Amino acid sequence: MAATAHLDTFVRDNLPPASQQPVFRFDLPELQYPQRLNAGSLLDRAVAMGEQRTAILYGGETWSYGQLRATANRIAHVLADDPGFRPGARVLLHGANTPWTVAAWFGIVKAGGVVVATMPLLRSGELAKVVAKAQISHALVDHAFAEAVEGARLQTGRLAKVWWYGRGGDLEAATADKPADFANLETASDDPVLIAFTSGTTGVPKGCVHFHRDVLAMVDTFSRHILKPEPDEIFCGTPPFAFTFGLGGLVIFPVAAGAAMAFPDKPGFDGLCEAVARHKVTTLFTAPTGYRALLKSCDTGVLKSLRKCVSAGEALPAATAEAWRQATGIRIIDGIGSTEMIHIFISASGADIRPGATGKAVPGFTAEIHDEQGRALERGQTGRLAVRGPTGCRYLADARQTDYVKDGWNMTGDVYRLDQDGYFWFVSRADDMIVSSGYNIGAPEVENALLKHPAVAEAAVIGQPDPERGQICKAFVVLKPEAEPSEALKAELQAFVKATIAPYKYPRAIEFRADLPKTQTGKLQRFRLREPA
Ligand code: 3UK
Repeated sequence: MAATAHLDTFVRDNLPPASQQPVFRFDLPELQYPQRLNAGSLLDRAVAMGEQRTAILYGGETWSYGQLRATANRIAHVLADDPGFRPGARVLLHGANTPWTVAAWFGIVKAGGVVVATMPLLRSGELAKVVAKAQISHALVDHAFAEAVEGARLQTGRLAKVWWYGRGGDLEAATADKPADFANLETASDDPVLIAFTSGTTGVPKGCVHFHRDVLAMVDTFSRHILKPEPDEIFCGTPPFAFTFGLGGLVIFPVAAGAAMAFPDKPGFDGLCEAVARHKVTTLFTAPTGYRALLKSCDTGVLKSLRKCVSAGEALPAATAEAWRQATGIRIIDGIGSTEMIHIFISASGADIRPGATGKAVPGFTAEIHDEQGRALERGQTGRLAVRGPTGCRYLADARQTDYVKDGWNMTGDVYRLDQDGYFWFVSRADDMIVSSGYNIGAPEVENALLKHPAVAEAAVIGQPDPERGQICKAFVVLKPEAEPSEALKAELQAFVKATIAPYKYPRAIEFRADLPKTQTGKLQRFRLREPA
């Protein structure tokens, strides 16, 4: 192993001990990585295919690959020249999916920083947890999200150095006189490059550490073997870059192929439809809800430019896949991935797709179904999904490492059935995480937000099946004696949650109850609320 290039070794020092790490396998020729590797070199390779080639389409803007690299290199200089920055330092990246956010991602990586990208909609309290956990000193922040970051800065006393971009922020000024060339820091292939935070079932999010080589590994597994992108493709989609589904599908895969990235300039699925139409998108990444929304409100004529569509985040119902095929002639590539594994590890494309099944283990990965004792089950059986390959789970300083990794296998928390032909069929999530429109929502987090309202005595949140979103957040609320149940109060509680935590986590359904089912030790029994009344 090559020596680390990090001078700030906080992340390396807080990796799980070797005994708790998953087994890593590099069983394909394309997974043999050099000892020195900086994932930022993916951008340099794309530029080598032609500086003038289109990298990014955004509203009326077009960025060439040469321009994208020059901006990324200038940002790398800004960081490297900061007296408080040392390679290995965590850099918060907080912004929407825009050209500057992409440039900033590569700038941080080239300088040897560890990217901590966060969901644009997070509130200051949620950001503060991430900033404290990852001990973040530096930040590159889209002006549009300034308020939450200022709040997190006050709450944590960290984020000593923040550069703002967009709307005349100081990052543009700081980059103006920097050279357009930058010698990428010669990181070890197993130096950490990013920490992706999951929204966990408890209050403290889990930080998944990934190495420079892991960014290459998602290209050399799912993208190379399933997606097979061509340089003339135009990628687009909805997942934020902070979600590794979005980072891979909207940035890393297109850059690795020298293809173009198109970003909607308006949020939501209307923005997606508009971007597909305007930029003649060929390659789409979104969750099943996104496909249903496009079928509802986007003219099928607009979808004619599409060639490849990828769905992940939650199970793709066969009905959605079929409706999409009827409308567009395209079979959606479903794939299960996770923040811990960085990207997709079970999938299928083209004629290999079986509607309703997720697919087979992606080349480079091995997947099995295990029983409660960790024994592999025969084909035809249902059990816990276990996976290993070139990537895997490394939580930053977290006791929950041993929940995800057992005997060297990554246990995703999903229940799957393996059929006789090696296809994996999603059954359910083993825990009570709510997955709504592809976003994970931890029930206790929503409960805690509700409990902050003066009228609320007790709250329990479950995922209720929903044809549009997979699941929706449903809250059962016990009111304080002085409060009166009413429709107006339901709306008030919903608005209250939206103002307390990220708005997408709010309970779309609320039911008032006189009491909640509890065990004798006082623990809430959520499963009893899922039973039909
Ligand atoms: C569920 C799916 C059935 C499953 C992700 C692609 O979703 C991603 O990461 P998360 O950490 O959640 C992981 C969990 O989500 N899931 C995801 N995809 C599917 N269930 N079918 C699917 N196709 O419970 C999994 O354990 O938020 C997806 C790439 C990168 C990602 N981070």
